[in-house]
Amino acid sequence: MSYECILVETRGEGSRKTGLITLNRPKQLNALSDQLMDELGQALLAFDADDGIGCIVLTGSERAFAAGADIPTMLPHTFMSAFKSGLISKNWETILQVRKPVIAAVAGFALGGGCELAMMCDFIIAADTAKFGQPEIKLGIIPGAGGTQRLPRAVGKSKAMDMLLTARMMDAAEAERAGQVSRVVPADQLMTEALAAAETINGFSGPSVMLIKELVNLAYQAPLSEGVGVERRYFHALFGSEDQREGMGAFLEKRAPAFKHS
Ligand code: CO8
Repeated sequence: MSYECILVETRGEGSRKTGLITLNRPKQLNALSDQLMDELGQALLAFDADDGIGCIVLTGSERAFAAGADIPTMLPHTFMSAFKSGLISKNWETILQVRKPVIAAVAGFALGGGCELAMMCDFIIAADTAKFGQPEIKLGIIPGAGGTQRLPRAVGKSKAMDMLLTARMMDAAEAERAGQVSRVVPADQLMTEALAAAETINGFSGPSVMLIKELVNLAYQAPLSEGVGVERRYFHALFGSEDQREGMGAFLEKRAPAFKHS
C-alpha cells in the first residue's frame, strides 16, 4: 500500500512489533485532510489485523502533531453540503475501531481536530514542545470530532470550558498536570520513549492488552457496577488462556514469560 499523506513503518525487535504511523503533510502542519484521514484509517486497520503487530504509535513532526482539520477544504461548505456529505466525519472515527493500543506521540501543535485525534488515542506521550488547544471558536465553528466531550473527561469541566471558550493553548506541562497526557519528555526523546512504551506493551499477552483497552474505555460509558462486573467476567475468562499459565508459571520459575498471545 502506498500512501501520500502518512508514512508507515514497522519498528521493534521482539516477536510482536510496533506499527509506526507518521502524519506527513509538513507544509500544512499536518492538517487532517480527507485523504490523510482515509490513509490513516487504512493503515490503522491494517496494523490492527496484523498478528505480528502488538501496538501502534501515531506521531507527527517536530513542529506539529496536527494543526486541525483542513481549513481550506471546509471553508466552502454549507449546512446542507456538510449534512449530506457527513462533512469529513466518515473517516474520523476509524481509529476507534482499533482494538490494539494506539499511543499518540505529540510534539508541537495538536490543535482542533489534531487535539481530538490525539485524545482518541489510548494515551498521549508529549514532548516538552507540545501545545494542545481547541481553537475552533476562532473560526466561527465548534469542535466536531469529540472535543467538547473528551476534553472535559480528560481535564475536567473548568479547564475544558476555559480552553474551548477562550481558544487558549495548553503547554505540555499544564496538559500533564491536568491529566490530558500521561508523561512529558524532552523533545529529542519523544520517539525513543513512545517506542519503548510500545515495546513494553508488545511483550505482554495480546489478549490482556486488548481487554485492558476495552475495559478502560468501558469506564467512560458504563456505570461503575456494570464496568466492574464486566471486568470480573474477563478476569475469570483469562484463566482459560495459555498465557495465564505461562505468566504465572514464569513468575514462580523466576524467568521471563514467553507469551503466545492465546
Ligand atoms: N488547515 C490547513 N492548513 C493549515 C492549518 C489547518 N488547520 N493550520 C495551519 N495551516 C497551514 C497555514 O495555512 C500555513 O500555510 P501557508 O504556509 O501556505 O500559508 C502553514 O500551515 C503554516 O501555518 P502558519 O504560517 O499559520 O504557522 P504559524 O507558526 O504562524 O502558526 C498555528 C501555527 C498556530 C498552528 C496556525 O497555523 C493556526 O492557528 N492554524 C489553525 C489551527 C486551527 O484553527 N485548527 C482548527 C481547525 S478546525 C478543526 O480542526 C475542526 C475539526 C473537526 C473534525 C470533524 C470530524 C467529523
